[in-house]
Amino acid sequence: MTASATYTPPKVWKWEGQDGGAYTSTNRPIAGPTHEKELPVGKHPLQLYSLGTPNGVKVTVLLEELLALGHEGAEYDAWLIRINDGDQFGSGFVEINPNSKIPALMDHSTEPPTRVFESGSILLYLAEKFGAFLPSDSALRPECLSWLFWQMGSTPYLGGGFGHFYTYAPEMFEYPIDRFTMEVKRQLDVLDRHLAENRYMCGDEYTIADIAIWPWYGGLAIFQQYGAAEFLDVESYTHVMRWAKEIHSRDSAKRGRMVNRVRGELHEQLRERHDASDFETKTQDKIEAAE
Ligand SMILES: N[C@@H](CCC(=O)N[C@@H](CS)C(=O)NCC(=O)O)C(=O)O
Repeated sequence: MTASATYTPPKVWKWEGQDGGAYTSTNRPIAGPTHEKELPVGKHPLQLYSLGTPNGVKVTVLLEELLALGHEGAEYDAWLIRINDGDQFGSGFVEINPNSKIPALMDHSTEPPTRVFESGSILLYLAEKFGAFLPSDSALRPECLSWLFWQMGSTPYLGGGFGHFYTYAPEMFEYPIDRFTMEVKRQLDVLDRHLAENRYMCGDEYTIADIAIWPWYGGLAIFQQYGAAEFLDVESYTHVMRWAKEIHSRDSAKRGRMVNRVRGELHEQLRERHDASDFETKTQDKIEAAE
């Protein structure tokens, strides 16, 4: 299929409610809020506004890891932002993230409170704030940041490219699926070769680079992200599989993955988290059983 066979672009593109597939109700070509809505603020220093997608999970895994290490200042309230309902376009959310995408964080332990958006920036902010999961060694630190930024730059081809055309587009089109499959398999091979020589992304130390990469590329392998494990032959990337399973065995990774989750098994959904005990008492299976 060629682009010219099916579509001749007009001189100037106009927004006429084009079908963007599964996200057509929220996709739009302008920024800014669509409605007034203040965000709730809970009792903890850190207020997270998010959803349990891979970008959201990065932050909740790091927060759970920090708490497991004993950093009490990492206690957080995680509020649910339903992107399919347009919550990311509420005025309060846009004040924290002018780009209208989850995750977004407010740190109320600073005066004035600090807003942080972009998941990579949130990981770096928290790692620096608590002095954890970011090597201080002058050789390892840039290695860690290189892989962190690799994830931020590479994953749009996986999510917005491959995932969109394989799962969300209104029809299956061979050209974009081929193009993005090629790139995603190349990325998996980049990871596989690196993980053949390294236990974690930066050697022996588990860092924010692993925490950033795992929900996406581990997600393909372990959580059937996009239902594409067989199509991409993810099992053949044996070192990625080994690494993904090792991280999945961590309690903090399991907990972080439950937070702000609205899909899948009910006992794995903790739609909002306001206290560590919520993992025992407020998962969706328990909430629905009590109703
Ligand atoms: N580069 C951003 C991407 C965030 C992002 O794409 N978030 C998606 C969910 S995973 C979102 O909020 N989408 C809502 C929208 O596009 O309107 C980050 O890493 O924080």
